[in-house]
Amino acid sequence: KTKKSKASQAASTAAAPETPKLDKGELKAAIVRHLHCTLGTDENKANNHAWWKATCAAIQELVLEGLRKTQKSHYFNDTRAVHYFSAEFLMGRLLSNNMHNLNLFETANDALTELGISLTDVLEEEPDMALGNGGLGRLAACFIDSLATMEMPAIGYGIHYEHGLFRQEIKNGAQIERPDSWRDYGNPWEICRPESIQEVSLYGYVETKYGDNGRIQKEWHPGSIVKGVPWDIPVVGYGGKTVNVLRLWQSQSSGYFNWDVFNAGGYVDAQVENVQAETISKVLYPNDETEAGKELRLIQQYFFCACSLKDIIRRYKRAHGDDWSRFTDQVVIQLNDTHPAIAIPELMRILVDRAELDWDKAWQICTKTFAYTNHTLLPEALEKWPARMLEKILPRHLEIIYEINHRFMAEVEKKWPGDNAIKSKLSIIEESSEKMVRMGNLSVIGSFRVNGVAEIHSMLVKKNLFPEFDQLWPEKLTNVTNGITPRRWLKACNPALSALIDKKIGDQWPLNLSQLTELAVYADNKTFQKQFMKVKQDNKVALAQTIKELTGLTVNTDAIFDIQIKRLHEYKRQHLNLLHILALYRRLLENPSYDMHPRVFIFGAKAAPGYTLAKDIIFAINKVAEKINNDPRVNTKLQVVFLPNYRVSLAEKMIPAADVSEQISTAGKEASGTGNMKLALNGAVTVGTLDGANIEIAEEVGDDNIFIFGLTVDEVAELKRKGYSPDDYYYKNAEIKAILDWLETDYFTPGKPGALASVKHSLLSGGDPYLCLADFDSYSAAQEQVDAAYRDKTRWAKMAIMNTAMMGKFTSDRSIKDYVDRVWNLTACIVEN
Ligand code: KOT
Repeated sequence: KTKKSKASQAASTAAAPETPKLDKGELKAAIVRHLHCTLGTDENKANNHAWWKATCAAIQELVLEGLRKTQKSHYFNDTRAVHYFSAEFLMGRLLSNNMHNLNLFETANDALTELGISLTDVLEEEPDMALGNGGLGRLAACFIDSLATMEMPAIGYGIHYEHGLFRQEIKNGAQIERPDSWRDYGNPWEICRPESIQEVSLYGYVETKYGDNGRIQKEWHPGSIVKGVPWDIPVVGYGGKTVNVLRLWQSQSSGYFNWDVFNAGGYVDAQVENVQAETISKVLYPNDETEAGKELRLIQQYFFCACSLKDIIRRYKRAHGDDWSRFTDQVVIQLNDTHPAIAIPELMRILVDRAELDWDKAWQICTKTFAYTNHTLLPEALEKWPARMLEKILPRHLEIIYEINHRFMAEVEKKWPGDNAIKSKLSIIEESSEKMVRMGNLSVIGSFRVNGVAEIHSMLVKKNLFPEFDQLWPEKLTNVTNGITPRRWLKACNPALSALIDKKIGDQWPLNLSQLTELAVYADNKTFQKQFMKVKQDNKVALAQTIKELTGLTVNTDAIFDIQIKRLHEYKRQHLNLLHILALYRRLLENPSYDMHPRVFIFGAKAAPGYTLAKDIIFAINKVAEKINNDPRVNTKLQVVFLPNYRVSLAEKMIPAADVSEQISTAGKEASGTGNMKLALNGAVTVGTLDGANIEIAEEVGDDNIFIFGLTVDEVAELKRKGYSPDDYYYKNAEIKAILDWLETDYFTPGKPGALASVKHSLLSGGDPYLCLADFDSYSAAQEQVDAAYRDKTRWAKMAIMNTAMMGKFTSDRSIKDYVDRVWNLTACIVEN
């Protein structure tokens, strides 16, 4: 672990943060100028929201200067760039991030203080940019941060949702969804680019024609056309040199097909089409890891892919005209899961129907352009579209998909002559009662590289999901383990720990996270342990304050802060955590002197609005919390908190305060996880299964510094093969039985017996698909080890320090370097200041 790892070289091209571009006086003047000239107010009248906007505007001036220089530099160097296609970018707040990356945070703090304003309060004014559901969207945000930091030419392409992920309220214990309106009072970061508007076709029919050369030509006569309006969000790299963009498309009516109606006096009817067009980018689908098969969702996907491809091709043509021969030298497109997979047939359509390239040439370009990241193995998340739906919305694309498949099937026939079973498995078309188009297969076939997001996940992608594709193209499937940006997830969110680290090892670690290993020599140092744990304690006090404000509950800050934060899903097993909490509660009631260190269990989770059991689990957590927190027999030792509306900005407050990180998914189900990395980086000790990136975290921090429990991937497979029966555990394990039966009484829901019964029944007789009961004892034992370890203050401090020290591998700079080396083949472009 002492040798210079690959990760430590990751950011070698990145620029070190320089002296700030503005001094305090200049920044003060800029903020006040914007208060006057942009917001039309003054220092006496301005509220925090106005101060926030003025501060953003002042910072944005510098951001835009960087953007101009970057774009000039990329243009003159005719750089190859990665185009990151993602239906989600979960950016969170930008002001603090941009100030940190420009090395202006301290300056801004001083400037505002002199103006009598608290920067902390100002930062709280910013709504989260929540244009994503969870891991997949936040990964995209971390990646574009790293790309800019490492000075890579890159652009993110996505959807300018008017409403991001819903705001969660908890009413009487239950989740209520409210619309998110992140740009209601204007967003100071985004820049509208009407000069780059694109048009996208939908519906209609395909005409077959014969060209002069006797060649068959296809012409798509669309039934409607919508406009895509690009909004650019600058993405500031750490050090402030490269400023890339995130380009998000907003749909708008093109007005093209309204004229007849309009002229016939149908002014009002014409508005209906406007509304339909504008619906496309209205709202983010709130389903994480489920595929709803909704028409509007497919239209969203096509809309942003078609706009983005046109944008890319326009830029390419400006430099290279109609010469397609250099396209794949300049352009690589990364597909963030299959959500943008429709871009593959769209590029084929452009090349074959529009540019009139022959099919083979076009396919060669296509398969050198796309690379695909798989983020899940869950069958319900693998996208399939009814062929009928595609035919209606994108008739030409369906034809192209059939043609791709036809040619691919001939390849399969060559490799496995006469093997129809393999053909039907590899076919893009699933011949079920309703013909379906498998977007995963299309993505593998249309890409030159496919990656999973952690070692174990990539192994399972090869072994279980796409084994025949791996035989056919042994080089295609690979791994790139996920990462997180240490700028947001340590430097900005945990300033006290960052300052302590700076003091010990210097301030270059945000660019070279493997330097954190230098902290390991202090892991046994009493003074450093004290300092490290003092920071943790202060962060816990700060989170306790937030908990008080959000829930009214006063939590014990001497207790272990045990945190599980992630989307609510059965496979993530928040209900396993809940069962253990109930076990502790029961043990405490049965034996008031039951020996445990006080613990506060803290949850943050949103459930997809249509996922009933997930909502039931949230309800159960809240009802159990209410009971326990108000039970004087136990509440000095046990408290349970459900923090409403979990999101990026709340994560930034929770993560620095965690002692214990719950990463308890059923082995084989969590592709990687990234919250696991954020928590460990901030000195939380993981209780986790051998799943996703937990395995690699365990390798880095060492077995002494993590609590691993539960069935392994192989043991899960074996148990399922033998036939898993949860009832065996229920009848054989008195504690499990008592807990599950307890849930069915009215103990937690007075007067309403059975209100929590769905959680119990989901775990019994033919249920419990994620093996909660099978892992319960092992989990409970691991938690006892946690308890013992925490009571040994020295031991715990060492463990916490070692977690921070050994997390260097998980910087997203390393992930990006892996992509650059193994997939994108990019070179950095130095932007001169
Ligand atoms: C959602 C819908 C369809 C297909 C996949 C998803 C998906 C997967 N959404 N989030 N993920 C998560 O992606 C993260 C980043 O790679 C992983 O760390 C995490 O394990 C996935 O669950």
